[in-house]
Amino acid sequence: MLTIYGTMRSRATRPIWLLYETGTEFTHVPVIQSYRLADPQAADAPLNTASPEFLAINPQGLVPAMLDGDLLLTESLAITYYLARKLGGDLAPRDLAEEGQAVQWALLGATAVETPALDIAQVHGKGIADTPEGKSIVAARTATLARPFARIEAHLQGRDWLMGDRFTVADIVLSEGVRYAMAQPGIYDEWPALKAWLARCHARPAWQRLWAERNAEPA
Ligand SMILES: N[C@@H](CCC(=O)N[C@@H](CS)C(=O)NCC(=O)O)C(=O)O
Repeated sequence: MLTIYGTMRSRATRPIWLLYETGTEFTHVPVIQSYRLADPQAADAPLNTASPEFLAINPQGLVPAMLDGDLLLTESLAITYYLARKLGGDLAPRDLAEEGQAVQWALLGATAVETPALDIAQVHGKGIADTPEGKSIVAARTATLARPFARIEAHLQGRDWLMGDRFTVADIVLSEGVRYAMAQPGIYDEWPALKAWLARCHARPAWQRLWAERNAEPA
């Protein structure tokens, strides 16, 4: 039995996208972030990252988490790579060089893209994009993103996908970090190859399915 914990408005989209790509049956438990609830401990609160039942699974109180039989994995990138290795066929790295590239793109996403892109998403989520504070945060984070985006842009010259001339787990994990900035109009315009790659990722039926489900969840 494979179970993924975490709502679609969380990093759980990464493993869930891979599971949709591979048509794998799994149980989805949409544990919500406790900070999104007025009273996470209320008797009628939905299962959340501060619920004792979830803390018994992941004492760190973060989603996603995965149970595959007795195996508990936390960290969205580890879960997604594990699932690619287990189920992903051509979505997984094929050799040592691809293994290195896949880890590289995941770490670039986690260390250089995700945090500034999430800050931009939060500016829009809070409705402060047109305020001086919001503009200043967006300008600073856009500047921070320029170096990793330049790296991705250069790599994608003459390529449709990040590695091996096919869509892989690397495209899933990196594009999910890059897309956090997409609420900012024109954010990708300076990077046409990156922008076209993100559009290719988002044209995949598996991503469209998860995006529809994500948008159906309360904000
Ligand atoms: N590095 C972790 C980050 C996990 C994380 O921060 N998850 C957020 C949701 S996307 C969460 O569970 N937050 C709940 C909280 O902070 O209480 C990963 O990639 O899985």
